[in-house]
Amino acid sequence: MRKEMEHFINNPIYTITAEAMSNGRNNIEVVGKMLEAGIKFIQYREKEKPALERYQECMQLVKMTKEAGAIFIIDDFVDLAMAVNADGVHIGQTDLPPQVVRQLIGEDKILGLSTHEESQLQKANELGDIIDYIGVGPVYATQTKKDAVPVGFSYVDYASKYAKHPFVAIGGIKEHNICEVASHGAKTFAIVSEIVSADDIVNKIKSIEKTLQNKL
Ligand code: 3NM
Repeated sequence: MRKEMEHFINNPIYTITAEAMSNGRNNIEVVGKMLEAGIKFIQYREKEKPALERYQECMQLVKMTKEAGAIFIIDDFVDLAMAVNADGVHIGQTDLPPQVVRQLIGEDKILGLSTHEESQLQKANELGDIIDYIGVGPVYATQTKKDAVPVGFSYVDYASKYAKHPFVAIGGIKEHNICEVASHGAKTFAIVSEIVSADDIVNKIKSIEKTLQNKL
């Protein structure tokens, strides 16, 4: 296991940026709040911005996350991740094949792969060390990823039983339902809108962690 995965294993909340849902705040401010709350695993997910803006923003975010001892992963853009020396990349099923991304980013970086059904998880299992973790979702309906069809608990149950990599549950996870997801075996939870749109991001994160602590 790559060393930085300790942060994934030891911290239940994995946060993801979505500037359009951040109530007028920019990603620098939002990630600053995530770090203040002690989040150790952050994904930069901004599909619509111009590449130059993404690059400039990520240069700052890499510095901030490094100083805070947090892991910074970039969604989709392998070139951007390499350009800013991020800690890793997260890819989906229609991106470049994981083997190819691994060759590009080298052995030391973290690579995550989204999966949405059993056959995808089985293929992920066969990838062994090429990837570090998988995403499992969307658990619930979500507005954040428009084309996403909820997979429900049966797929979370399946991942809990058969995934050979650590997995992060994702999709529609909120403070009020996170314990339900945990009861299906998830130990790491990716949360987008519930956190980035919160009035008080630091308090929201702490409150979710407390809710979860009573359960785990
Ligand atoms: N990936 P929210 S669901 C980015 O199933 C993303 O792979 C998903 O956002 C997947 O926490 C999702 O606001 C959106 O529902 C999650």
